[in-house]
Amino acid sequence: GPETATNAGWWYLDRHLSAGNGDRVSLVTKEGELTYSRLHERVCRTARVLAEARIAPGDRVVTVLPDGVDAVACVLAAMRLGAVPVPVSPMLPLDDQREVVADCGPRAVVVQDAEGELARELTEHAPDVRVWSAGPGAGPVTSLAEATTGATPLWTVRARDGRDPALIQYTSGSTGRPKGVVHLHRGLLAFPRTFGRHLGITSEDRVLSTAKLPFGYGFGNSLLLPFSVGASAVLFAGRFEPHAVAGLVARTRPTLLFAVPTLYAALLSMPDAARRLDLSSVRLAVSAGEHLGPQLSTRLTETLGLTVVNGLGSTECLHIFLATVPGVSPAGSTGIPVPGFEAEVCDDEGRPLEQGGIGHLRVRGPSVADRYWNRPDLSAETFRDGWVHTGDTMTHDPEHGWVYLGRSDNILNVGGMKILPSEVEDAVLAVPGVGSCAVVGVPDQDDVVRIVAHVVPEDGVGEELRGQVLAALRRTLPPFKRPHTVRLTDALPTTSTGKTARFLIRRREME
Ligand code: 3SK
Repeated sequence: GPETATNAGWWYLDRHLSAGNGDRVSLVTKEGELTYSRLHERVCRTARVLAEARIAPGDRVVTVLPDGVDAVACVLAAMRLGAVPVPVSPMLPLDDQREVVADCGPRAVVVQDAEGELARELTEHAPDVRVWSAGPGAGPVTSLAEATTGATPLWTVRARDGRDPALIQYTSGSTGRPKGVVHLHRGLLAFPRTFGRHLGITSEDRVLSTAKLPFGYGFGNSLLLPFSVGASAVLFAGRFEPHAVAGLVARTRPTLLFAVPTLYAALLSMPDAARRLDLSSVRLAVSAGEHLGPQLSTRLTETLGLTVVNGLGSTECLHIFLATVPGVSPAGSTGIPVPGFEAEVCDDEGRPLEQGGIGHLRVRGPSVADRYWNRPDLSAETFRDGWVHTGDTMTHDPEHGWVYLGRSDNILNVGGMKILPSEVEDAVLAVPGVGSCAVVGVPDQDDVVRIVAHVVPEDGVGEELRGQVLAALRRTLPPFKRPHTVRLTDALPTTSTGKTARFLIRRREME
């Protein structure tokens, strides 16, 4: 009905049944394909179990589940009751999981393993929190799977006001304490008119995202985008190493592939990548989450035949707000604001700069979050005057378009000169034999910042690469931008979202 249409849970799921699309495939998992009708029934059974346990509007429901049908069913079941799902990655360290639970104060937590540490701690120390397991039950932890199988579906949906919270997504930034980003129903409902429109996603698409559901990028890729049009999402519970991606792409033939540059670089580093990776089903490969250098972008097209969309997004904006248009955007640019979004480059005081100026990015659009959960000071800093201050450094002019220059807190200040790690990285990546690289600033004992490049050689390339990089940079970079140290390494450390963990490189250098 019209009032339930304001509940994003209804809009992303029930709408497809009313439109006669219940037989379309919603999810593809290792158990096979699940239609929208079957998923809907599963969600409504789950909603019955949650409702019988008195999960009420506004209650937080934390799900610590691997990507799969259960994870989607719990999120949509909580949302249709007006409760607020909080997806958390089971791959996060236990300390981080604890911190999220303590911060958002849930009424219920759904875990995979009834005998796992989080379930044990909660049942011992948090008697008010209802703990379910998606697998078998044990002791005080009951099995959601068993309860759901016998439950009568609860078909009704709780009407919501557009300003009611619909979802909390936790993001840790680079190192800091996790922040809960509070998304409202109206933001989720507006999302399809933003990046979904930019991509031109249709019900014929099949999405494969190497970013998982508990992360903003993954949630948008695998749930919001496909479910906005009745398309399909491939969900994979395991780790996305290059071979897993190759196998999954071959079996499931996605049309839209979403990954971070680090993973695209790892795909290209597979021996005989072009022959072993059949990406012919992929009509668009989206890269976001971190800077996509021009060399990597070109290699994806030339070696793997991919048409690449480079995007910039954030959990605070729900998903991607700037993205390239293949064949139109200038090389090295981050494209244009997606429909519904505006962007500006500002100085340190928040005043818009002239075109061509380098400064901090602020954006506004209909899918942006309302605030951080329980963090008024941080909320006021980030969500200011109707804009989201993203923490990215950018520049914009008509010739080059919007150009991403790095996270504002990663910009190196070397002897008073501002140096963009991305510019040094692009110069290193242009050296033949370099697979991937990260450049960080490390203070020495006198607190003078030294530029350090960690370089991963391509397969079969040896120690000689160090000298070759140093020699090449003497030709391509002015002296003050050249790394003081070039270190060869087998792999760059990554965060749980697959981004290069610069803080870990910095920490290692300082040990
Ligand atoms: O860059 C990110 O972390 C991100 C977060 C949410 C949605 C999309 C993206 C790219």
